[in-house]
Amino acid sequence: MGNSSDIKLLGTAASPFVNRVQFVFNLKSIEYEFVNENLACKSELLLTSNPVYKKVPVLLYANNPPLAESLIIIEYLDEIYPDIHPILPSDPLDKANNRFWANYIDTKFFPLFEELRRTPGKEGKEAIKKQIIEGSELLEEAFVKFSKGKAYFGGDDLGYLDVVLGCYVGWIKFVEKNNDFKMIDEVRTPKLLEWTNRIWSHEALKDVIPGSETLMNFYMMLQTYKPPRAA
Ligand SMILES: N[C@@H](CCC(=O)N[C@@H](CS)C(=O)NCC(=O)O)C(=O)O
Repeated sequence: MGNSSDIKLLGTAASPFVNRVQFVFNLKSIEYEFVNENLACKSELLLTSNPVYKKVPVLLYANNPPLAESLIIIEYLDEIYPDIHPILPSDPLDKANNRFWANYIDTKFFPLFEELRRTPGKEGKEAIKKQIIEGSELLEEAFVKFSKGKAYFGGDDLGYLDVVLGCYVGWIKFVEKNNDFKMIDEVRTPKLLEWTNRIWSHEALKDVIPGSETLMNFYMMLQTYKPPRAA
């Protein structure tokens, strides 16, 4: 197993991308040191270890060059710890389909949350909510396809897409509450709703999923540094 002094994760508790890596550390029982970053005042370590994007997470693994981008990090961990809780399927086509949906989640679905925060006016916000709801319906269909009647996207236990989408459950609840709507509910997305509850209570994840206070502090920081667009 990894030794915590050899493995460091630069991150912040409210970041879903960081949480995603923490999920995989926990699933694979890898010890690591969490190095907290203040994104309002980035450390020299972050700026030099991720000079391209200057974002968290960054993995510092032994003496290897730093590795950035959450999906790249979790796939790397899956390759170097293949025997404990593999997350990607071995079949090339299944793997490609998992990556397709991960790409959809990160480049289309989740960015709508930020769009909702930054869009001014009731009308504009309602249009974004509609897109989020449509997105969650697509994810319900994907869940039915991948899970094949089992509990997780990965089947009987957590797989790649459970980690990739699961890191957003805290933000989903937060965005629903703050914008007075439901993107996941028992009528349109019943399977995803059950899945969300399983994610919340999963042993390897529950201590990583940020609470509402952590999310609110992060949200307030965003409101200051990247305020909503002018009407
Ligand atoms: N595509 C990146 C996204 C990482 C990301 O957006 N991280 C945010 C925190 S949630 C960040 O570091 N933001 C700092 C900034 O935008 O300057 C990944 O998957 O790792």
